[in-house]
Amino acid sequence: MTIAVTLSDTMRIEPMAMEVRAGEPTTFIVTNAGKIVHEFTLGDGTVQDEHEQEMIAMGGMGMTSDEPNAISVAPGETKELVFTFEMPGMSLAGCHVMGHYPAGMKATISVI
Ligand SMILES: [Cu+2]
Repeated sequence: MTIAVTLSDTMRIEPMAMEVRAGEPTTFIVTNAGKIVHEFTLGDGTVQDEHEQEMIAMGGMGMTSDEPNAISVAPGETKELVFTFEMPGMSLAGCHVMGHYPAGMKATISVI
């Protein structure tokens, strides 16, 4: 399954609600439509909170390298992230550039 995602400077991850299948790889094609860097981090609320704390500890400038569940996307850039959600349930996508996640830069992912 492939989902096209757009990140914007209005602190939006579109679509704001996504649905994926457990146990199958999902390809997220992520475009940063803004003029500042954004990131796209997958995981449940705990993963998001931990990543947020890590980014604050690193100075809030965003990731220095991509991770299996997270990519940094430069302005105007499109990147792919392939990720498999193992278990059904609710998950999230979030951006953890300083201040973005608290401003609501997140989307819900229901894993079915
Ligand atoms: Cu952002």
